[in-house]
Amino acid sequence: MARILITSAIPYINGIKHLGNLIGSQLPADLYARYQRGRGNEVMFLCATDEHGTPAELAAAKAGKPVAEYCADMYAVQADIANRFGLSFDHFGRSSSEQNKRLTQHFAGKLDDAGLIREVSEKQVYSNADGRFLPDRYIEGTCPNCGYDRARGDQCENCTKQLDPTDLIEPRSAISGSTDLEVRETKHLYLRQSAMKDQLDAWIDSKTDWPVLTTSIAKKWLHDGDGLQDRGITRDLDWGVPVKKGDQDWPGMEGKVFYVWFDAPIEYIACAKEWADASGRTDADWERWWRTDKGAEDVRYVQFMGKDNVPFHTLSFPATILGTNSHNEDTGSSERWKLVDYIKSFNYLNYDGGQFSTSQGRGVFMDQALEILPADYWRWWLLSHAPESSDSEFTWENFQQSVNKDLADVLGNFVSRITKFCRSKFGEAVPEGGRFGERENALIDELTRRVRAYEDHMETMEVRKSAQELRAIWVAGNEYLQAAAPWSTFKEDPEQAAAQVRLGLNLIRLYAVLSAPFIPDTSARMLSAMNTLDTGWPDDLAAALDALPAGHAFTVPDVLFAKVLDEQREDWQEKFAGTRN
Ligand code: B3M
Ligand code: ZN
Repeated sequence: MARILITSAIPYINGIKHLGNLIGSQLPADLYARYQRGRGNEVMFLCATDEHGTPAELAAAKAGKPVAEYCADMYAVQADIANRFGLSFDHFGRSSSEQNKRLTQHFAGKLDDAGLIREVSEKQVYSNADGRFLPDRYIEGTCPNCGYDRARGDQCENCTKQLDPTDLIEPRSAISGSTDLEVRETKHLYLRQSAMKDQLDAWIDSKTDWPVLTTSIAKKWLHDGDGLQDRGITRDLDWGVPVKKGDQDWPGMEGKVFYVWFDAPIEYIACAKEWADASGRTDADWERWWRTDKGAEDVRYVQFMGKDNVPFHTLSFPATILGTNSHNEDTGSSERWKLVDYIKSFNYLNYDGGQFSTSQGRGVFMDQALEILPADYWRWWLLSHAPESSDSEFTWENFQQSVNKDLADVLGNFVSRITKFCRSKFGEAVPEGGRFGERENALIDELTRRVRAYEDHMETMEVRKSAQELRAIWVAGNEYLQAAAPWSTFKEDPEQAAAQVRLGLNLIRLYAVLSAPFIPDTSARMLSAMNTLDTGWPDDLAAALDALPAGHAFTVPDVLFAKVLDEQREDWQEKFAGTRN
């Protein structure tokens, strides 16, 4: 049994995520987690809310709440929606946890001991109108790299370049819009990423199986211009992890906090401790996932994220881990932390001719999606159209077509036809008699081939290809049913019809097992209709299609998927054309 650690980029706390965010990290991570569990592997799937930094402070100010209260409220909202979307986290944590605070301070201390942190007296933008410094998202302006005019102080959304507030052209305050800004002197800690450039470079080079999207972004920031820059890891803010060196004060850093991008990835680790603490487990229980000196040596660690998050996960966070590990090695300490083994990154999903946008409220948000249709409809569309090789686009026409064809016509119709036909001719139990012939064996051969291909695509996280193969597996059953036509066979040879129907009913169980990572609720309904708890993976297709024996009782399920009507589509198109307030 393999052990697989899976993390999805942790969503910012500032509001409900849109479908573009969902398909960029959490949903494909869930697909992979469910698949690996289905294969019998031991999975630890972690996610959390990203609660520090300027996104949280700005959103809390807008909501008129103290930031801690705002975060607690929004955490509950996000956890509930994640649950309703079927995101099967082993733990959904909070980056503002005590566990993350301690661990962040611990890593900072180690990095300082390693000589990888330097103090810099630097110039920061100060807003006279707002009476405060404006780090990161508190400031907006034009990107010096690509000219995008709504770049934020920490990163340009358009070209993914990591920025400093002073890099922006024509900067303005995100709080007041004021351009009455001045540059003031303040002291901050910098992580000496540049000192680790060669180590990071060699590490990225060793990842020959990574998606090009991931490695090309990493390589770009390693080599473009002056190469990898040192990054400020502290901020003049009130909300965040207080700057400390382990549990000691850090002279000169009083009143400052760590930068959100320093503590957010550390939350991946802290989340496992939150999981252990919340469930009465011990430190050894979570450390066996994260500490290679404490049993995590054989863990495979996979991360999922949108392309804008790649620089932080290929450079900054690995610098934290590599720096800490090398220092421990030098000092003879055995403490070693797990580095990521594979990074699956995604392009952007666009919305109906434009971009999804949280700040502008454009597109469909997770809560709205569930108000109009159950999670599985969205999961299927999003995963089968995942923006892997390039950006992809959500349109209502395409959504309607895919729901109606793939889910209603192909899968739903198959289940309905075979169960209803059986009920009418043989009753609500798997019929006995007859034998499998050439047609059945040909189907078993085809399914064997296809299921092996499906496994390969799922294993390599080729999300779209996996969806296509799964759909082809559903289609094969429909084509079999069409060709075998038990309703005709029944007239001449009821025994033979019984064998065909038996195969069809077993296909429903097989489809439930194979489809569970994509459409978990529907899969559960199919298994419940088939009256079975057997979710065994079909290593042997012939055996899997014999799992429900003659005489096994079942029930006809309600319609699995309702078709999206033209009126509904038009209605929704119009309803979501504007922006959310
Ligand atoms: N919260 C950005 C995002 O939600 C950021 C990811 C953190 S991953 C450690 O896309
Ligand atoms: Zn840019």
